[in-house]
Amino acid sequence: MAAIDRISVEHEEPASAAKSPGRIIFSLLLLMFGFLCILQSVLNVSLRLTSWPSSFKQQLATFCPSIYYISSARATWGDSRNDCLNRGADLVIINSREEQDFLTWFKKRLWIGLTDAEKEAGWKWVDGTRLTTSYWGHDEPNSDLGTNEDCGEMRFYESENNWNDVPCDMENSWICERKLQG
Ligand SMILES: [Ca+2]
Ligand SMILES: [Ca+2]
Ligand SMILES: [Ca+2]
Repeated sequence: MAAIDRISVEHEEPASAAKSPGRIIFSLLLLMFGFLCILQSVLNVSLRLTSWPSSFKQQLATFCPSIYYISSARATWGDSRNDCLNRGADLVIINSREEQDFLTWFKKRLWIGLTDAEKEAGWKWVDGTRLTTSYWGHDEPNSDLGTNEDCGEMRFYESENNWNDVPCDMENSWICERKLQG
């Protein structure tokens, strides 16, 4: 069973920020969440932390063996991906129905690590793997009204099948995923 551990920190950093207190806190939290994940698997228990006050802007969450960063800022798909890479992560790759359900729970429009910019309709994840199992919304992907919609987002979060393709230069919040060691 998945543990949902949510925590928030104070600093909202621009996508281009270099090493900063926010990033250091992020690294420390990675270590802490890694420990919680190991503890969870050793004890076979579900760990849950109470959410911190909603006035805090950034959100981290774990769905073992990954940790996620959910932005409150909005940016293009490319800038969002760069922010993830700067955090030692990448835009999220959705590997299972459980992970899809977990991400839907945030009820936000979020960039995911999916694009067909290289070849129209040849959807690929950011690690270069081809999309096999998908959760597109009704009639998606559709390159709506003939526009060039080459980047994937989670949008119709009322339903499990909630992906949509949109132009990559649109601004969205985003979600980074980083695999925890061990
Ligand atoms: Ca994943
Ligand atoms: Ca496309
Ligand atoms: Ca679309």
